[in-house]
Amino acid sequence: MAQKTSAQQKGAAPAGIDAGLARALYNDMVLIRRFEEKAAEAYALGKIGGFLHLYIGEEAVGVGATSTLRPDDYAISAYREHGHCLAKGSDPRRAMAELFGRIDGLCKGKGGSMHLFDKSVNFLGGHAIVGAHLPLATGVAFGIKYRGTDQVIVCYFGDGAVPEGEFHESLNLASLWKLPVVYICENNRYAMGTSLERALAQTEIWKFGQAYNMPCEAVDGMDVLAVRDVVARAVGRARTDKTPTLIEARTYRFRGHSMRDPAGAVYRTKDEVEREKLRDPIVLFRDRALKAGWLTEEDARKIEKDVHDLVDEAVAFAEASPEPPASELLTDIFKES
Ligand SMILES: Cc1ncc(C[n+]2csc(CCOP(=O)(O)OP(=O)(O)O)c2C)c(N)n1
Ligand SMILES: [Mg+2]
Repeated sequence: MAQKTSAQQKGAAPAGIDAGLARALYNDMVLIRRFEEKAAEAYALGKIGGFLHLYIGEEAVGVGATSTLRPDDYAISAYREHGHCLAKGSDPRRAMAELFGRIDGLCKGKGGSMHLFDKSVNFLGGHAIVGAHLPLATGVAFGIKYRGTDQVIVCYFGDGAVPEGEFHESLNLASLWKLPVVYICENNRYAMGTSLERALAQTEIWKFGQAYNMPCEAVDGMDVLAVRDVVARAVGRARTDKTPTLIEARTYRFRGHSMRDPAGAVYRTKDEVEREKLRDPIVLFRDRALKAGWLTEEDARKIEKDVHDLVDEAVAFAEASPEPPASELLTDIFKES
C-alpha cells in the first residue's frame, strides 16, 4: 500500500500546531527533498530523460499551502511541480515511475517530469508553457462556482509568469467574477537566468493583487508555518465567499533552473546561494519543532529514515516498471466528454 503524505489531511486549524501536524509537515518536506535528490541522481545516470526541474529549497511553499486544503480541493502548477504533486498526496512510486517514463507512472510514462497529473488527488498538472495554466486555474474555479460546491483551487506559478498576459487576464476575471482561486507566486527571484529586476517594472509581486482589487500579501516562503497561515486565510475566503487572493511566497531554488543548469552559477553569485542555503526551510522547521517540543530528535530521525526507505522503494518500483508499449502511442490523446 502506497504511503500517502498526510499534511493535507491534517488541514483545517491554521492557528494550532501539534505534534501530529508538525510530523506531517516535516515528513512531506523531507519526502519532496529526498525524492528530488534521488531523481537528480537517476537523471545523472541517464535513467530519466528530457527536462528535470528541481524544487529543492522551495518545499515550504507547497507543503504549507497544501496543509490547508481538503483532499477534494484542487491544485495546479507549472513544470517545477514534483513537490506540489507529492504534497497533494500522490503515490511517490507512481510519481517516480512517471519521471522514468514507465507504464506505472501517474500518466503511464507519457508525461514525464513536467507533466505529472493525478486525478485521484485532484492534482491538475504539471504545465510547461509559462503562464498557460493560470487561465486553466481560473476556469476550474469558475467550474467550482458553477457547480455550486465549496471546493477551492490553489494555483502555483513562478515569478516568470507575472509579466505574461495570462497572469493579468486571470486575476482580472477571478476578481470580477468572484472565483474561489488562490494564486501563489513562488518568487525565487529568477526566471531561468533572468533576475526579477530585469523582467518586472513592479518587483513587489503581491501588489498586482491591488490593481485587480483582490486581497494580496507577501509571505516568507522559507517558513512553512507562515505560508500555512497566509494560505489558510486565503482558502477560507475562497471557500466561504468565493474571494480570490494573490500570495507572493518569497523563496529560493538551491539548484539551477534545470538539470542542464545544475548550479545556476552563471547568473548568481556563490555568496548569494550560500547565504540563501542558511535559510533552508527543512532545517529551519526541524530546529523550531525540536525547540518547541513538537518533535523529538528521535521522531525526526525516524521520519528521515522512513522517507529514505520509501524513496528507495519508489526508485526500485520505477526501475522495475516496463516502458509503455507502442500500442499506447495513440491513446490518451483526446477524450470526448
Ligand atoms: C511561454 C513560454 N515562454 C518561455 C518559456 C521557456 N521557459 C521555460 S522555464 C522559463 C522560466 C520561468 O521562470 P519562473 O516562472 O520564475 O519559474 P521557476 O523556473 O523560477 O520556478 C522560461 C522562460 C516557456 N516554457 N513558455
Ligand atoms: Mg522563478
